[in-house]
Amino acid sequence: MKVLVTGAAGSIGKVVCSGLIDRGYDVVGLDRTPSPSGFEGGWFTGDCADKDAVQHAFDEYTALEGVVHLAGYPGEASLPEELESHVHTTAALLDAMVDHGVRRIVYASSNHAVGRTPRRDELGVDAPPRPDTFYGVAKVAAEALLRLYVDRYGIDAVALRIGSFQPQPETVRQLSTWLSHDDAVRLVDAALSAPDPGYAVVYGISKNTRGWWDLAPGRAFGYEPQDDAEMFASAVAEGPDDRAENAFVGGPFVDASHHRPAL
Ligand code: 15L
Repeated sequence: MKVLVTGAAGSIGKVVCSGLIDRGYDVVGLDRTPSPSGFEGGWFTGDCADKDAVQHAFDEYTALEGVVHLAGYPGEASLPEELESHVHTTAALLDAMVDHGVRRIVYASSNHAVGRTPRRDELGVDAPPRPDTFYGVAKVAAEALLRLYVDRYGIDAVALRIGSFQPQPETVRQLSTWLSHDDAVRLVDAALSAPDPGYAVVYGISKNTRGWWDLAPGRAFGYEPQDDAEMFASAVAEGPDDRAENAFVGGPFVDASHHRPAL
């Protein structure tokens, strides 16, 4: 399967590209920076907030069968910056997909789309949008855009509400929210391969003993996580912010240190 991966030079992008190549995918990376040395797939240097650049990428690399959209600033910024980074990029990709007949997008959304949701026994994928930051607002809007294009054009879109993508968990919260590198590849592979998902939202975490986000929708289309943050628990020190971080889905993003004017 030939797929375009945006943000291919980023931390999650590098891991996902190499994992997909190992699994037999034909990968084309897209990023603002040139191809990392040794990259085994095709490459397009450009900004996916630039609709013309995105169209050129699709013109150059024909016969794409899917898009994995990982590009985007992973933290808090002003509202316009967040909208450009997450919503405009998604829009440019969706328009190019429609123009070029590409039928599937897998999107790196985030737990911060529902980050202001108080902790409860189990967080379902049907939790209403409740962002904790402008970053979360932009993720909610990007998910809504995917939904619109699925309804309008009949494409497939899987939004992955990723937890904490890290080599290993470093805080008590991350013992619940960790997504291992290998499980991230498993998750993207399952989202690309699932038959007819339509529009789907799934949580992207490993099978953490302390996890409390519902993994059943992901498992239903073939995401079987193998890693558990608990194996690192003895190396994770308790911290003064643990209680506050565990009160809401979004952990530290809920904190007042993230409050800022929108514009
Ligand atoms: C995310 O979506 C962010 O990109 C990352 O910076 C972390 O905050 C992560 O979620 C998390 O919740 O741990």
